[in-house]
Amino acid sequence: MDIEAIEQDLSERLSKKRFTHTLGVVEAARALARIYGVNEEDAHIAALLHDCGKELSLQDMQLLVQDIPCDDEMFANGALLHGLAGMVLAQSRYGVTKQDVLEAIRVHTTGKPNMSELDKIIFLADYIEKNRDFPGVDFIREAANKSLNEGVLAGYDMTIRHLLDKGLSIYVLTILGRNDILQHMRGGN
Ligand code: DGI
Ligand code: FE
Ligand code: FE
Repeated sequence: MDIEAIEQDLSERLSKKRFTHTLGVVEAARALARIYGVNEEDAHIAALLHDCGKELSLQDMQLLVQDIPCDDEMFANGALLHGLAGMVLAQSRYGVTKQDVLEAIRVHTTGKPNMSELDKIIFLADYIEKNRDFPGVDFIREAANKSLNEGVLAGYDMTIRHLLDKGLSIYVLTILGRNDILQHMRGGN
C-alpha cells in the first residue's frame, strides 16, 4: 500500500484519538528526520504505522505474534506487545518490507540498546508530538532539539519515573536501552 492508502485505512480502523495522535507522530517524525538527516519517507511510514496494533485486544495481538519469539512479560502486556504486533500487521496488512522501518515500529515503546537513528526518531516523536501535553513534555522537546540521544534519554527518564510512580514493572529493554544511551553520551555522542 502507498502512504495515502495506509492513512485512509488507519483513519477507518483507529479511534479518532489514536488517529490524531498518529498524524502528530508523523509530523514530529518527519521534522526530526529532516533535522537529523534521516530518510523522511521511512520516518513517515514508520510513524504512520507505529501504533497500528495498539487498539487490538491482547488476544489478537498474541495471535499476530504467535510465530515470533517473545518473552512472557511482553506477551502478557498489550502496552509492551503492541509494537511487535504492529510490526507484523505492517508487514502482512500494509505490505511494508523495509527492515529498518519494521524494526522502528517493533521497538517504539521500549527502545533497545544500539537503536538506529530511525528507531530513536520514532521513539521520540511518539513522546513529543503536538497533541501530547503531559507535564514535562516541553523538557523532552527541548532535549530532542539538542540531540537524538538527549531526547531519548529524557523520554526514558520520564517513562521510568512514571512506571515507578505507578508501581509497575520496568521491562528489561527499557533499562538496557537507557544505559546504552548514557554510555554513548559519555563517549561524546
Ligand atoms: O502507544 P502510545 O501510548 O502512543 O505510547 P507507547 O508505545 O510509548 O506506550 C506507552 C505505554 O507503555 C505506557 O502505558 C507505559 C508503557 N510502558 C512503556 N515502557 C514500559 C511500559 N510498561 C511497562 N510495564 N514497562 C516498561 O518498561
Ligand atoms: Fe505505542
Ligand atoms: Fe504512539
